Amino acid sequence: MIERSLVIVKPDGVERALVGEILKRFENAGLKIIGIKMVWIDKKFAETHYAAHKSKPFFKELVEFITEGPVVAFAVEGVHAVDNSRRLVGDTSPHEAAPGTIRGDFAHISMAYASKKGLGGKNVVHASGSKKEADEEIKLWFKKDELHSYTTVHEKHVF
Ligand code: IDP
Ligand code: MG
Repeated sequence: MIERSLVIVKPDGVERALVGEILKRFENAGLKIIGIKMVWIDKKFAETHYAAHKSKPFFKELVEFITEGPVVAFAVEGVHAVDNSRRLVGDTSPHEAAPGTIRGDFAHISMAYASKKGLGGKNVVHASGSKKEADEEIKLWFKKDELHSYTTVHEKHVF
């Protein structure tokens, strides 16, 4: 099933110069980048993006973290794009994320520890959690004419 998903390199990932490394992992996995932008989102936009977490105790630190610098957002398309993106990204809490995943390789501190220290969970990257979330997030982050349709050589071998 061809799906779309939204991925965000969070401010810690951008500042650590991990954008290329992260894009490469999605490209290598056969996920087609159909839109991409660097943006420094404001508080209001962050609160909309993370609206589902409004009641969580970490909401304030999450909004502060995601707005502390520019992010690189990209939309990917491919077979099982939502699930495959989540697998590339790894578990939410970096100390539980498996080696080989983006979070497992580049982030290390548990969410609980980060919260206790008031650091915000610095887990490098975001990927939509479900198909519904992906559709809503892509609509929020990209205008229709910022998403593109083309064929990659990879598709020839996937199908
Ligand atoms: P996900 O990013 O793996 O989908 P969610 O549960 O949707 O994880 O949480 C959204 C984001 O909120 C996480 O990526 C992380 O940045 C932050 N977060 C989640 N749990 C905590 C926590 O316990 N403390 C601080 N931040 C957290
Ligand atoms: Mg989520």
